[in-house]
Amino acid sequence: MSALPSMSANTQAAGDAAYDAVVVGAGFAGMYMLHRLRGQGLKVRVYEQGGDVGGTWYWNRYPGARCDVESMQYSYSFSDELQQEWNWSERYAPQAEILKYANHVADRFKLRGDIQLNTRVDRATFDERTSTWQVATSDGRIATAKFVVLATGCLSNARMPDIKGLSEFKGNVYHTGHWPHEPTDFTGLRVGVIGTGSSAIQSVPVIAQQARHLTVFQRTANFSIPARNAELTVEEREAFRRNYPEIRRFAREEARNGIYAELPDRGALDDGDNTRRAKYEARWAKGGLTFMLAYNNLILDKAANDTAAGFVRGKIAEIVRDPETAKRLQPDDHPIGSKRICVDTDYYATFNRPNVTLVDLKSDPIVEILPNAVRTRTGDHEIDALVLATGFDAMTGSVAKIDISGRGGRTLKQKWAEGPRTYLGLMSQGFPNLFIITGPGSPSVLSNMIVSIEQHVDWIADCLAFMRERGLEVIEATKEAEDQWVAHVNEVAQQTLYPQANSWYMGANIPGKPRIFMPYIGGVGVYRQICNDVAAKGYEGFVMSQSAPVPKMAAS
Ligand code: N01
Repeated sequence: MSALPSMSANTQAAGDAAYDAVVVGAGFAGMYMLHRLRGQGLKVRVYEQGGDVGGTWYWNRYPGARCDVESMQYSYSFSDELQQEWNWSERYAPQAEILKYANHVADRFKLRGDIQLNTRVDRATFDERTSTWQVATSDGRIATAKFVVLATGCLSNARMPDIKGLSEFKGNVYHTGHWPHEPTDFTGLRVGVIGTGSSAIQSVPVIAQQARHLTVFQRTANFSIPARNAELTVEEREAFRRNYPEIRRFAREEARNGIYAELPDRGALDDGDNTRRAKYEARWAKGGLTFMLAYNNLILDKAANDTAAGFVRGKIAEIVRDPETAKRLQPDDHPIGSKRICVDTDYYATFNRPNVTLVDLKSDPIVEILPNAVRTRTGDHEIDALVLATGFDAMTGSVAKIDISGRGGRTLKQKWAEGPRTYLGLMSQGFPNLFIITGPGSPSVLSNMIVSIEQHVDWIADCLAFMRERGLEVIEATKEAEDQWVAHVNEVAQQTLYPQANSWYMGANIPGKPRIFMPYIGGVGVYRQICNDVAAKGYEGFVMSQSAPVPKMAAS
């Protein structure tokens, strides 16, 4: 136990309860944040709007939902006992198993006592007089906290499309990101799926096996690589466990995306056609996200990218028997990998089934939804149930849902009206003592999320320990540091092909959302080093003080 005074001595004043830190969200980020801060002797409260822990894996229960990062790597590394004892059953864990793992972690580390479920955080207001946050929750209470950590997730604000007549539909309407907890069964039903992102690409093959007929409404074709999912053998699990120290080190320090994999040392145009094709074939046969690691310039050089995109288009043409359907499924409007690449089990082959129809919304757009059909320009597609696989207001949506007021009463929503601005994705100037885990401006969604979550949680926990040891109570990013970081994030993104796609990385899926490339693309290893250097230099770019410092600069 620390001999240092508890921060909570200063936070007993107002409100229904006083904490050193309030954490918003009990997904993988919130749970580990609680574990770390409690380990430092802090009084912490986690609020979770869901009925249990697990975050994204609590909400995304659609048929076929599973992780697209291999389970032996999509898991916490902070406890060696945990990673040695947990038995993942498949190469890519299904949603139910990941949720079970999250529950196991909550129990094993006795986290539940500090997590308040079914409670939404509605408002957080910084009180400049006391340098504390007032946190208003959906149960009508107000808690006081020295620090607030937003562990709200990057893809947790499910987006309902604005389609005429949707509310008039008579059958059940489901959103993949907000799936019911009761079992769903589409047996004998005519089902429509709108959207063809990762969630649709996973659920379509499973729904097609149940439904009488499935109509897939595609606006933009997506690149997908076969998962090659399989049961993990004892030997495979043991090999990982033996090598975890090196696997985890590599994922943190060397991999751009936080995944242990063989890294390429040459570009796609350095090889002749036959060698290149053989490499793509090998990656296709292996399956998974690492297809994009066949060469080191696929996301940098359009000509290189074209070779990989052409290969996948060729595979689609080989798999899908009807040439018209194959053509519609071949993406032709964005470089491969510039939108999150999908990983599937039998997605393209599903379109060979007699009970599956593809509707191309580019040439035949949805006009309206009728009580029993989706009406497109050329006709009505009768359905009994509708699945919206239409994605999320990503990265900023779940933060924007909370009414957050910082210094001078300025809201985060106002500040981010032209796009999110952060220093390192961790803090936003004008909002002292408010941390974001995997926020915009950090690698987050471009990486194995758990690697990025652990790095942020450790950095925040170490930062708070540093402050405590020195009697410091307030931390805030400076405007200069934030401006430089935002410029750097943009500059790095512009060197890649990513901004060429209308992706949710760019906010392009939400009408009116500013088009800014939100995650930091420099790679998790580089990013970690930057964060470590900032800390080693006494938290360069942040101002720390004993009480709320008067800002040097006008608010941006
Ligand atoms: O959402 P998306 P998602 N009319 O935004 C279409 C992670 N994830 O839930 O591209 C018609 O990718 C939209 O069309 P368009 C992963 O990071 C991970 O599938 O905008 N269509 C698009 O096809 C992923 O990237 C896992 O033209 C409309 C689709 O809906 C992220 O979550 C599994 C429409 C939305 O695709 C999001 O994936 C699942 C409209 N009005 C998800 N509005 C794994 O770990 C939207 N669309 C495996």
